[in-house]
Amino acid sequence: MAILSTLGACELSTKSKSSLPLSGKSGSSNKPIVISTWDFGVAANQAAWRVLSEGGRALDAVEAGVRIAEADLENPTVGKGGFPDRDGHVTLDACIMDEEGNCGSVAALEYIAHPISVARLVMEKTPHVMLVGAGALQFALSQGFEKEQLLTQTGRKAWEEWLIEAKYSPVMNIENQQYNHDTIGMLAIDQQGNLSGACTTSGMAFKMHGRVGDSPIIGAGLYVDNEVGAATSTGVGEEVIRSVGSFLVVELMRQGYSPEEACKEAVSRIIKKKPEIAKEIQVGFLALSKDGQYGAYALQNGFTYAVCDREQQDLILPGKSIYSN
Ligand code: SD4
Repeated sequence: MAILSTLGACELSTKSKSSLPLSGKSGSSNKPIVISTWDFGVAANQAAWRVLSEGGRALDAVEAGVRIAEADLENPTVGKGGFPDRDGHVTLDACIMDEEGNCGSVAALEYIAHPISVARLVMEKTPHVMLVGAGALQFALSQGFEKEQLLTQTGRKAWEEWLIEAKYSPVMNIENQQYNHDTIGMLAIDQQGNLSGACTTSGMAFKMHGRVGDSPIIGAGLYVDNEVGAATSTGVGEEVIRSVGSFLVVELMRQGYSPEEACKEAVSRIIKKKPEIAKEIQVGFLALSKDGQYGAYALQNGFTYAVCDREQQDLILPGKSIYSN
């Protein structure tokens, strides 16, 4: 696994980044490509890459990719094995979007290990964009998904420990500090030059029952515009929803911002709106432009993303950050 961890999050300047392998490439030479949030995006990218390298569609690639994270029992923030809410329910959020602007989403879905595939069927088989809670489960079961208990022994133990104090305060970069895992947002361009994206999570651990974050919200946790590019987010979803973060990143790219500049502006807007909160939380954006350039920016140090293309399938890059704590 190629990890450029010797570069501090704030040290990776645009100039030095362009000298890194793969970075700053543009045009047809950088297709196909898949990028995703956090270190564990590497394994997910590789599954996506199998689809892309065989000439498959970006939509199929991102679905196959994030399913790897959803199936990973060691990952307490996505799919099966996700930590529960404060009442002990594992509730999952996911969305998917294709090159034609079609999108599907599920939120607060229980008992189904692969919410991303349910989201895809919402997109393809219903007249709707989003199904939630009991209705999403009903739809999943009607499509042949299996109902299963998603709360693992580890998840139950963590919840029981949490109940002792029952204090809700998101831990910054919990994904890389404690478990090396988090919400996965994935963006891809296929050989035809088409973009798609997917985002899936169990949300903030020990959230209020019924709480929905940014990850299943089109425009917040994910946005794809085949003319311009795509973006996704990770971190405290409330702040991403408030700023419609992924849509903002894509619209900034439309105005000429590079992916990294657009992500930086989006996190800066969060600071502008809620300066005190912004110091205490993590939010990271990841973006891919139509011509295959990519970039990321986070509020806090510690955000990483994985890049996979023809030359290298296991690259991990540090996202730059506003704060360096
Ligand atoms: C949420 N954005 O539910 C997700 C969780 C996450 O790092 O990404 N945590 O708000």
